Amino acid sequence: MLTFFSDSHHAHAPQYEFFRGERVPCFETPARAEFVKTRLTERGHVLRTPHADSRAVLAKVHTARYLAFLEHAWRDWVALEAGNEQRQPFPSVWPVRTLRSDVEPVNFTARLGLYSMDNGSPLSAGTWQAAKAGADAAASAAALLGSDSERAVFCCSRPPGHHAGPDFMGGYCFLNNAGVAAQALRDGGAARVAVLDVDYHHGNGTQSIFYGRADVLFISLHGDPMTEYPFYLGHADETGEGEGAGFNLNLPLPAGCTVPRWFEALETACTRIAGYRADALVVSLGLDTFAEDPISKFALRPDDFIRLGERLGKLGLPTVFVLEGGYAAAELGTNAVNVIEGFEGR
Ligand code: Q9C
Ligand code: ZN
Repeated sequence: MLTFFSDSHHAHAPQYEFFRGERVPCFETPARAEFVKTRLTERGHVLRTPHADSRAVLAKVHTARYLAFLEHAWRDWVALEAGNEQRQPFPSVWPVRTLRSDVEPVNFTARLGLYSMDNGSPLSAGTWQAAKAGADAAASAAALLGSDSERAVFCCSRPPGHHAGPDFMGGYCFLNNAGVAAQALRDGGAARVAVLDVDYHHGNGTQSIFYGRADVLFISLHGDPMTEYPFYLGHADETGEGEGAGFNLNLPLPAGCTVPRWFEALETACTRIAGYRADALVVSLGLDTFAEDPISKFALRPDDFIRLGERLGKLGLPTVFVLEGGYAAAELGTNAVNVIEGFEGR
């Protein structure tokens, strides 16, 4: 399968995150994309550098003030104090209920809180460059599907995107690549686009971007937010609003649930996509459903990823795959390639 890959992903390389109150090395590392790249190359898949500029599409998926903040965040952080090049900024105050989010403060940490949903999305010097290259890959993939030269394209990008909402980062995500792919497919002439999110974690950002729209159906299979990140979105009663009523489907599953139960939920998702008569499909391909993922609690094995790909292939739709989570880095390449080759019926 044709794949978009950019070396710019290396520019996003934060050193640590917080886990149970302690600093730990980041789970979301540059090695992840490199393992996938290596396996893709070994298996003969062609890698191409993104050619499209996603800026116009990004402006439809994210707010102008969030994009402006993110693009210049590292410059602003470094300008604040000598030595900040070596320090990671983290938010410490958030505008929760009753506080104002319409006014952007001047204080850098306060601005970071305004544009973050958690303290789990560390920035580094090249975060914008890496995230922008991922969004460019998503826009490039959509453009290729629109030109009918490919039936499916894989975006091997990081950082991931599905937790990033219209005006915030979160869960290692900064720009919503799946949202960019879906919007670019719409702009390219697809009347209805389905986004299927199979990451272990609910794709809260993508849901929120399209919640009021009927032209993009969002479906997510994930660990129940009552116990799993992102905790505050992803319940079954979130079905869309306004014009989008009926065009959001959440299939939360208990942490620790069995593989057959996961595939039953996948079947429900595929039936809904077929009924929607989608013109194109975007898959938020998180591989943290893998049994050996260090931060997740589903039980898929490498062969199950082949089955996943096969089932998606049967939908018969032009498809953009976007890499999301998956933190068993050394196995990430095999699991990703298994989905792709299952899809292709190899
Ligand atoms: N702070 C994706 O899979 N919490 N994001 C981890 C350590 C957040 C995962 C706990 C998990 C986010 C794209
Ligand atoms: Zn995830």
